[in-house]
Amino acid sequence: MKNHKEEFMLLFEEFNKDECVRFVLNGLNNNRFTIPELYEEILGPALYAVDECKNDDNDCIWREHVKTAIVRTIIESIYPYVIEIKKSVKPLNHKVVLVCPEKEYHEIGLRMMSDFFDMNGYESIFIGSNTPREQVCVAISQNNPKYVAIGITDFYLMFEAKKLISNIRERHENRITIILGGTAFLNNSTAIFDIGGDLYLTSHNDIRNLAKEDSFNETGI
Ligand code: B12
Repeated sequence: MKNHKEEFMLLFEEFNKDECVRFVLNGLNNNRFTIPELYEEILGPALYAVDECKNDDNDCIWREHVKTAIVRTIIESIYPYVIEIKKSVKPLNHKVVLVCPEKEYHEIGLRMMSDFFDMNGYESIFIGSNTPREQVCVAISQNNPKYVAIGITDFYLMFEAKKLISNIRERHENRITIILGGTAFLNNSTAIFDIGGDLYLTSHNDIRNLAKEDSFNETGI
């Protein structure tokens, strides 16, 4: 018998967007998987499996873009389920701004994290890819978040992240906790502190634990 990921991959490899969306909605409605399982065990691996383009490929880019678009459609289609979970969770009254540095276009992992923050009692403000540093500082001034979560995929954009973090520190001193995540840190975890970050998180479980700590610090429970 095929597992959920294998069933999804059959539809995904055929670029069958409608059936991919239907599969996910049925799976959530029938409690076959949760949103964290969907993101971490089905959709994330489906994108990791997108092949690197070879020099002689002339069709890999449009295929990668279509697959990315299918995943985006799914994530936005299930937002009503995130809203329901949010309603059932005690608000922590902390905001999180989620952003990628300039030139970083990979934002799907960060977008998933935004839902995870919401599902654990935070109020997330997802700004997303390629955001001018100045704009991040304006968003922070206007929202007063406890956390800024920065997603970096391309290792070569680490210096952009460092500039962003130093701008945030200059403008907002040290009252903001900077969370870092994304594949740029795989096998490279010391970079987190080299570029000025405070925390490195990778999963729904990490965010759930952060929420438990924040709740304990506020209420002692
Ligand atoms: C989709 C994709 C794109 C899309 C992005 C669309 C979008 N809106 O996000 C598009 C088409 C735009 C794109 C463009 C490019 N891409 Co691209 N892309 C990918 C692909 C296929 C999947 C990435 C993805 O979304 N994975 C799924 C998500 C869910 O995984 P994730 O990001 O790791 O997120 C998880 C965790 O890391 C974590 N997480 C992620 N972010 C954060 C943030 C925080 C704060 C926290 C706490 C956690 C967290 O949570 C997630 C859930 O588990 C990979 C292939 C691969 N094998 O990885 C290549 C890949 C990442 N791309 C690559 C490249 C080279 C490019 C381009 C430079 C290609 C080009 N020549 O034009 C461009 C430009 C990119 C740029 N300047 O940013 C390389 C990166 C190599 C490197 N240097 O590291 C890869 C690995 C492909 C490859 N094998 O060469 N890409």
